[in-house]
Amino acid sequence: MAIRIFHISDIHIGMKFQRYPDTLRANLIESRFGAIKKAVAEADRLGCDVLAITGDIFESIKVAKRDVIRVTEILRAFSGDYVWILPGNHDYYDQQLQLWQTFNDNMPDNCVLMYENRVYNFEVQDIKVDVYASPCESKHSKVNNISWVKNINPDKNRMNILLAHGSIKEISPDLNNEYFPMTLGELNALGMDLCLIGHTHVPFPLSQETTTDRIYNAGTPEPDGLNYRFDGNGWYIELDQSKNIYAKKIRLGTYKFYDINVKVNDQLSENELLKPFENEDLEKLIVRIHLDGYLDQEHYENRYEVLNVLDEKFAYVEIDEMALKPKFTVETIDKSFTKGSVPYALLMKLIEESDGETAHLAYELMMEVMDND
Ligand SMILES: [Mn+2]
Repeated sequence: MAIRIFHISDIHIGMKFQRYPDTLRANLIESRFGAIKKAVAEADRLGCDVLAITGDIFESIKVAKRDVIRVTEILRAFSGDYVWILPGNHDYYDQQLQLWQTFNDNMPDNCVLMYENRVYNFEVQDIKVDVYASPCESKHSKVNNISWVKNINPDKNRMNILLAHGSIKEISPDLNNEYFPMTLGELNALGMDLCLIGHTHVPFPLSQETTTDRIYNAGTPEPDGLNYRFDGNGWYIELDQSKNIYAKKIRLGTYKFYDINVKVNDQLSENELLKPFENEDLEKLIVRIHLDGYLDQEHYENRYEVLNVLDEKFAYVEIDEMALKPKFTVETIDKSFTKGSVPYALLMKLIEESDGETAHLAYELMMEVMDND
């Protein structure tokens, strides 16, 4: 006998992606609904009893009503016993809010909206389960919401599961300590059999599979920006009667973001530029490439022949060529100045006696002065 839980978090339905072109923007918005759909499908495929969502399903408390209803419709497809819903800090709980009223009015019968700091009792696969819910009631808080749990001695004869939302110090920085900050030590000390946490957009643990960890952070199931370097995952978690645990990361994301540096030397080739993405579906990648280095004059002049091809390959690509420069050589001096002229002699001396960069700088200044004439 075992309880099977599928854990996701931080879907942020309602994110707008305004910096991207229209079609991609629409696809990114749509893919967040797709991530919940995939989570439901995977949870069913793996025979999960519970789908647990630990906060920030929605980007804000002002998300469109039709989007809230759409999420409840997607959740309706889940055939397990329960959907556990915890309000996070972006979609915090307030009775007055339209958001949670709409959700509550439309959610499927197996959905439990945990908006109070308290223990919710369940029975799953004949195993008695106590869920310690710690929802958010505001966007920010200097203190976390788990202190009430510290005062309770969990009943060891039941399965004790914490659902909470907030930053975890050891996983990612919360510089101003304003997102319900927790620590792993604090969570471990609660004596829970399982802690399902949301908020930090970094999956924890980082391993693909584990039989020892008790604290899980799902990260977002659908990557949401250039600073998110993971696939987008959920956790499949099995807990048996004796409280043995097995967990496995399940990929849910459609799009993936890459923000990378590519060092170039002399030549620019499509193959080299695509090397970092070898096992990826390029059409689902949003990429920023920072080019850094020197190119032969010819490669430098023709660089857009290569770079423009990338536009067709990726869902979206941005090239930063601030640190890309044409290589400065004797040939460049030869081409630009008459042999025996003062600039010619000066540059030749510089290139012989110092590094190429100094000669290059002098060359650029000289070209500038000559342009001004
Ligand atoms: Mn959050």
